[in-house]
Formats: sequence, structure tokens, C-alpha cells
Amino acid sequence: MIMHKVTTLNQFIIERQAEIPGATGEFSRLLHHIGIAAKKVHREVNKAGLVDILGKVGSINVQGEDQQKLDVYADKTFMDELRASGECCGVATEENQDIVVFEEGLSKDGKYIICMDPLDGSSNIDVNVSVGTIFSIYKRISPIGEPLVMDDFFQPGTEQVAAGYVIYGSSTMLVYTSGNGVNGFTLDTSIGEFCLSHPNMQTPESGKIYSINEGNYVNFPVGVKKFIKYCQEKDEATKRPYTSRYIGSLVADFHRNMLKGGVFLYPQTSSHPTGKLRLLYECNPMAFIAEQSGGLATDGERRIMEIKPEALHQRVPLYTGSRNMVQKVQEFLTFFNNI
Ligand code: P6P
Repeated sequence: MIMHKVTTLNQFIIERQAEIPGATGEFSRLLHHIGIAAKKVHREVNKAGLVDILGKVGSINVQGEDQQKLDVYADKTFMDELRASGECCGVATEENQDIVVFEEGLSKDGKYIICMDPLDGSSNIDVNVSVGTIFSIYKRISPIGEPLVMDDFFQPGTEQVAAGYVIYGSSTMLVYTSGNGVNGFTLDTSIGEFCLSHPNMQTPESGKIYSINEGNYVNFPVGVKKFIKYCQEKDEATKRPYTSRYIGSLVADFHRNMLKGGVFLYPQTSSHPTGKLRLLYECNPMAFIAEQSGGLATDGERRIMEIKPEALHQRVPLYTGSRNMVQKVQEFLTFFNNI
């Protein structure tokens, strides 16, 4: 019987630790604790229908969105694990208006800060649609031992040390980059380990999928409307018409397009005039992964990772995925926004 070598997330992190400048194990410990939190959230997401953890907790998060019980559970679980890692001194999450600072124990002197959406797409949970966790890791810029400052969190995405997501779907996967490619790990529940299943993930340069909520069509920028019609026209040379696929869960839409090729668009709309998705803990981490797997991510004018953040929960438009398809969207936006 051929035994395939299984590389667990922990083994992989340690083997690749040398690639993180100045990494002396702290980064490995941080990612290890993120993996533990992901396993705990996996356990709850996968039994959500069986225990009273479904539905709304009755509170509203900073976005004015109903907080789902699993949102609150995921936020607390990741906070507890990040605090326990001793390597992270503060976190910005969708669920908290302000940054959460770890002021006691080893974490107080941790050299990393994290921006994260603990459970993105959670409104889909009670209809059994895949949801995800998204995280972005930076080194703090203020001196260790001093109080954290907002500039620690307002670093452009190009300063990310690592970024990743967990998709809680037909299987649970953790996908991350630390600047040397993208690798995917699938949770083997029989041994409770994330195992390397998608080494060196590459986004196809082109694809046949476009992902956008066409319910907002009337308010889209003209360039977006023209791109949608371009996708729907028949043209054999460019394999059009493309297929429309939109789940309404960023991690699920992004993950499918990264594997198959495609472009995800969330333009500005009437209800979200600067876009709906948040720069710090949705767009930047997804942009880092997109670029590291050969794709692109822009806000229609700028490279997402070059945008200087100005607010914790800042929203931006997002166009991301296969390089050639994002460039085509950009062509339409540039041409029609300048006439
Ligand atoms: P819409 C989920 O609420 C989310 O933040 C992302 O996961 C998803 O891509 C987007 O919003 C969906 O938004 O307006 O199409 O329902």
C-alpha cells in the first residue's frame, strides 16, 4: 500500500518559518493558534443545526448587521487563541467597534497585530451555505511595550506579513500566504489536523466565471454594467458567454474563482457608495492571496494593497481574481468612467 506523506499545518509552518524575516518561532506559534481556533469554529459551524447556536444573538455589530450567535462565538474563540499565543498584542475585528488590545501576560509584548473577520458570510449559516474566517497579520510599528496606536492598524496591505482564510464548506480548509506563494490545508477530522492538500495554489490567468450581485445592477458604475454585458455576449475566441456564479459569501466565491479561474466584483452601490467590503479584514487579506497566486485585486482605480487605510471599518470596492479578467474589468472602468 502506498503511504502518501502527510504534511500537517504545524510541520509546514515550521519548515517554512525560515522564509519570515526575523521569524524565531513567534510567527509559527501565532499561526498554530489560528489553526486551533479554526478547528473549534469548524466544530460549532458543523453542528450549528443541532444545537441552539443558530440564529441571532439579539445584538448588532459595528456594521449595523444582526450579530449571529456563531459570529460572537467565532470572535471570542479567535480572540482567546490569539491572546493565548502570546505573539499578538492587538486585534481589529468586524465584531468590535474599536481595536482589542491584549494588555496582560506575554501578549502585551507580542510583535504582531491582526485584522480579521471571524465569521464572514454568517447570514448564510442557517441556510447551510459555506462561510469563512479571514485574517491579516502585520508586525506592529509602535515600540513593543508602548501602547498600541491606530497607525499599527492603518498600514497598507503591502505591509502584511501573512494573510489567509478558513472556508467552512463541504470540507474545512485553511488557505494562507506569508509572501511566498499560497498553500491550502484541508482539515482531516479523523486526526484533527489541517493537512497540506493544495500546495502552491495558482489562480488561472483567465476563467469563465464572473461573480457579482446583479440585484444592484441599476446602481453599478457604467463600466461594470458594460463588463457584465461583455461577459454575456457570445464570442468563441474568448470562450464567452461566461457563467455567473455568486454565493454571497466572500470566502466561498473567492475560493471557487481562485481554483477555477474567474473574477469577483463588489462595486460601489446605492446602499454602499464606497463599496460594501471592508479594506482591513476582507479586501487586503484576499488581495494578498490573489496576488500571491498570480491574480490581481483593485478597487477599480488602485491596487488594493496600496490603499492607505484611514478607518478600521473602511469599505472599498473590490475587483479580484484571474489576472486577465481583472484587467478587462479595469479597461471597462477606465474607458467608461472617463467619457
Ligand atoms: P451582498 C457577507 O455578508 C459579505 O460581507 C461577503 O461575505 C459577501 O461577499 C457580501 O457580503 C455579499 O453581499 O450585498 O451581495 O449580499
